[in-house]
Amino acid sequence: MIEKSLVLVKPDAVGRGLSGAIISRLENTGMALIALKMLHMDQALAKRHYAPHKERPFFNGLIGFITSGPVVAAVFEGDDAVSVIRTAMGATDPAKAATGSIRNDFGLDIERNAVHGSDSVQTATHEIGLYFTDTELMRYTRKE
Ligand code: IDP
Ligand code: MG
Repeated sequence: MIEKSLVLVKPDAVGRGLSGAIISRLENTGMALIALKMLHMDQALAKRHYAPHKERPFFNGLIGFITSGPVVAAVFEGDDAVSVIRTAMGATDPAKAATGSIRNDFGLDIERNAVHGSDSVQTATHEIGLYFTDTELMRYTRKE
């Protein structure tokens, strides 16, 4: 199934000059990069993005972290994009993420884990709408 996934290069990775490397790894999965921007999330956007976690003990820290500096927001599209992107990212905790995954190579700890990727098609639709309008999503065919 052709799917879309919303990706964020998080402030820890942007701040260490890893934006290009992370976007490049995701392009190397074969998914098409169809939207890209930088922004500095405010509290309201951060709370909307992470609303499913609002009861978790790490919520306030997470909002502080994700608003601590600019992020790169991107949309990738392709066959099984949600799971392809999640596999390339690796597990939430960089120490437990697979060797060669983005989080294992670039993540600092379970919070500052370099990258976000949507966890389902439904979540992706919602998350993409937080960052991009329809006209900001490009339409083209990704070649090998
Ligand atoms: P995911 O990003 O792999 O989907 P989630 O469980 O959805 O992981 O958590 C969202 C984000 O919250 C994580 O990417 C990470 O930045 C942060 N986070 C998750 N668990 C913890 C924790 O135990 N302590 C601090 N931050 C956490
Ligand atoms: Mg998640």
